[in-house]
Formats: sequence, structure tokens, C-alpha cells
Amino acid sequence: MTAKQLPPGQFETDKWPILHVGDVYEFHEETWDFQLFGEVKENVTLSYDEIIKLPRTISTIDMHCVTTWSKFGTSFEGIAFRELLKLVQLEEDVNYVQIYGYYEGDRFGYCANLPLASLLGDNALFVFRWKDEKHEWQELDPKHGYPLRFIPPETFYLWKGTKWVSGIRFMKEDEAGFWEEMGYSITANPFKEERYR
Ligand SMILES: Nc1nc2c(c(=O)[nH]1)N[C@H]1C(S)=C(S)[C@@H](COP(=O)(O)O)O[C@H]1N2
Ligand SMILES: [Mo]
Repeated sequence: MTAKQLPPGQFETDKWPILHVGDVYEFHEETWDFQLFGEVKENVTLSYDEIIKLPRTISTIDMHCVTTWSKFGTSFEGIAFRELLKLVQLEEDVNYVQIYGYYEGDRFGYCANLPLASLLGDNALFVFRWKDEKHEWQELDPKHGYPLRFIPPETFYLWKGTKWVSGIRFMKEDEAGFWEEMGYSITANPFKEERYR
């Protein structure tokens, strides 16, 4: 994906707006974990201590929110989706994932579905830290998903970027996530302006 392309119907902002439903998740290391489950041979649960030790990737990813703002050139540091994929053995014909996050205290209350094949590059990251032209490297603010949030490749609207992530469910069939169930696009490509379905 070439960076710095404004999708149709979007405007550029250098701010990083905050958008979510429900309360900001309050991190407690003792109760936090990350689960890999669904169509896998064996489920895997990672503690916070285990997840922060995984290899990191730094990548610059443009963000496109369906509410029409786009923020270019934010650098993110985190764990590539493909690193987590190495930790599980998939059943046959697994082609989709659901990425879960907290909503009103429920660790699986928010989710966004994505095709597995689109998440194998450096631009599909579970993010701890970020920087841009105006900000030095810093931890995510709780409002942006601390301690860990997903940033999807720029070929997906940002609602696919689950904040306060809690796990990945591997699936054979595609399933609608939180916003998708309410009428937002399943595929959500900003360059094709796939906002609703
Ligand atoms: N857990 C959770 N993640 C979420 C949301 C949410 O409500 N809950 N909102 C999504 C939406 S609609 C958008 S546009 C982005 C916004 O991310 P930001 O607030 O860091 O800009 O987070 C996504 N991730
Ligand atoms: Mo959104």
C-alpha cells in the first residue's frame, strides 16, 4: 500500500481524534491476558509479561476513520499479527479472524472481523507505542487503547482497529463484528468507500 493517499470522502487531520463506545478500559496487569482461540489445535493465553517480550515491529500506517478523518504517517511500535500467528496451529480452512476488545467491562464486548490473508504484513500491528511529526515516541493513551490496541492495514477503516484488545478468535467462516452487525461494511475498504452495507 502506498502511503499518503486520501481515500474518497475523507479529509486530512494532524490530530488523533478519539472514538469509541463505552468506558475507557482500566488496565490491571494481574487480570489482563490475551487469548488465541477458536479454530486452533490448542488455545494459547499470554500474560502481559509474556506479550511484552515478543518481537516488535515498527511501521508507519495511515488511519482512515469512517467519520471522514484520515491521519497520515503515524509510526507505531508493536507486535505484528503474524508474530502471534506463529504461536498457534490453525485448523484447516481458517480464513477469518475476530479481534476482541473490552466494552463496558466485558473483555469480549467489542470485536471486528477481518480476513486472515490481509493481516500478514508489517501494517497489521498490535500497538504499544506511537510517534508522529509532532510527538516523540510515547505509550498509548488509555483513550487510544492502552495497554494494547490493534491498528489495521490502511485498506480498512479504523473501526477494524480494536482498542483494549483481549484476544483473537480464528474462524472458518466470516462473521460480522460489533459495527458490522449494526450495518457497517464487512470489507470496509476506504479506497472503495465501503462504509455501510
Ligand atoms: N474496544 C473498542 N475498540 C474500538 C472502538 C470501540 O468502541 N471499542 N471503536 C473503534 C472505532 S469506531 C474507531 S474509529 C477507532 C478509533 O480509534 P482512536 O480513538 O484511537 O482514534 O477505534 C476502534 N476501536
Ligand atoms: Mo469509527
